[in-house]
Amino acid sequence: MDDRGKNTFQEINSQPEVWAEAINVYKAGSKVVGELWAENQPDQIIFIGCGSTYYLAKTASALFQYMTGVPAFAYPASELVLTPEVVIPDSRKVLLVAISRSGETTETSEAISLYQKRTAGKVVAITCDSQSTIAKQADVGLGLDTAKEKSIAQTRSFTSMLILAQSFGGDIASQELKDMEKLPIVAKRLLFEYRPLAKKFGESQQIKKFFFLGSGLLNGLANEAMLKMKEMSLSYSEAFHVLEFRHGPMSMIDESSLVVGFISDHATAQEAAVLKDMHNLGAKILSLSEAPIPELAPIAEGIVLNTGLPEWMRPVTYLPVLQLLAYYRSMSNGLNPDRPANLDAVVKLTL
Ligand code: F1P
Repeated sequence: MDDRGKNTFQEINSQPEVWAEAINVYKAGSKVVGELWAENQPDQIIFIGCGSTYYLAKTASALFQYMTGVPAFAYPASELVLTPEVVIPDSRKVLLVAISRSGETTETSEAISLYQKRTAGKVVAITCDSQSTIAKQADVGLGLDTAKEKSIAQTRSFTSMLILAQSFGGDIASQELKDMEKLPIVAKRLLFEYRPLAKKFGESQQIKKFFFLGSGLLNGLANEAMLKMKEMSLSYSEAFHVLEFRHGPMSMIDESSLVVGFISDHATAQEAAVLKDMHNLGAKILSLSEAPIPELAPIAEGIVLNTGLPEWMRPVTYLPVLQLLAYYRSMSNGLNPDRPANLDAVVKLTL
């Protein structure tokens, strides 16, 4: 029997249940992280990770600053290890948030050690292994062990760790978290309703190039969707800030391009205009937005999220259908999405 992609497919579709667990895990840990925050009063937050978890760090830092007003930055963990001077500011009370599915990635673990040597700042770890090296290095850990995948590419681990990070940000900003409980239902609906669309685009071999455009809270997620497409299907795949796409990258657009637009609420018109321009250059268009966008109806297929949730709670809902897109593309290319070429689940180095 052909078992290709069995794990990835199951893991993508298990997100509603795993997200519900993530919400409960945060509830259980909120007192401890809240106390750490109150005792240390950080005036800057640095998020680190590698690969997918770097893109998660980007998403979490944008969300955190948006929610709390505290300056937040994201770096690949290796940047902190190799050039700490440009990552750790001298004069600030910094909180380091280290994100790692495995909790064993050498760069992230080394970055924590170096940060702890150089500063008196605290460390929060978000992982999918509460007994891992990184979880043990941290002052406080938020861990969701059941989100870890058998597959190498991160799908449900990414979104579940994002739910932990956004709960943390929302909590610090004194936001009501109750509505987060609607997220699993939304994920279930989106995975059911838009699976045929993901399959159609994923299996279309007319499409040779994938471009993922997202800004603000959504840029890290556009990058993660880009990485999923690369890892699982070995396809040409790039990510950009939406309006940046006109400043050079659009020279790559032709009839073999699919442009996926992560459309925000507050800049719908400007972002939709970029998608229209790319349609005029020959690209196929897929948009994701909270509500239908009438001006795109004639030229784009649309994924309507229809979450009814505040904008900060909603970014995670953009990903599941795009994970399916990468899965179907991989299967259509005759590959095994569970085992991307040249990759291991953890990168261990001698640094
Ligand atoms: C990070 C990571 C993954 C990537 C690859 C290698 O791991 O870069 O994002 O898919 O499998 O490892 P982690 O620190 O989040 O465990």
